[in-house]
Amino acid sequence: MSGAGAPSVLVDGTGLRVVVIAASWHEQVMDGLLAGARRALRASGAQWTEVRVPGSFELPVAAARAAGIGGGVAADAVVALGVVIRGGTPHFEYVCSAATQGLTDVSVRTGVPVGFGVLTCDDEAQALDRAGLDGSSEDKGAEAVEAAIATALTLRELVPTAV
Ligand code: DLZ
Repeated sequence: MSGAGAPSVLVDGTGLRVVVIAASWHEQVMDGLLAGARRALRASGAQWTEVRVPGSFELPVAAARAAGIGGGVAADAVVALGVVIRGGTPHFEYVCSAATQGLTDVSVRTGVPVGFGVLTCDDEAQALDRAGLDGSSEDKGAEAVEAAIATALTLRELVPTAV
């Protein structure tokens, strides 16, 4: 199971502004991820806004804007949700690696944590099992929110290094 070893993370997001960016492929799985993310956000006390992009490939550019690249006020944390299912074409590898690398770049370059809620699965059954739906064994939308908020709180504790 992919979630073995996952920590139990309790987060207080009071006063934090979170932007959730959700791709649109694989509607049922995305509905589950979004519902899990909303549950975790409500429980944390954070304020949030949601935007949609077409596919997971478009998550990084939207995350970059939410993190302040190109103007605007940066969110305290960004959560990226998507589902990529392996098919018979190389698209799977390209989309997965673009989303993973792009979201990592945004996070490291801006200092705004990006919760990685992008499922990369062999088939739809595997994705449904991780989507936080009734009968799912994992709730990756909620996990991505908790990780993003926990990291935002950790970053506030770190003193910038003097140069
Ligand atoms: C093209 C494509 C394919 C084949 N599969 C998925 C997928 O499983 N999940 C997903 O989020 N997006 C997929 N896409 C679309 C790309 O992410 C992107 O939206 C298009 O290539 C247009 O840039």
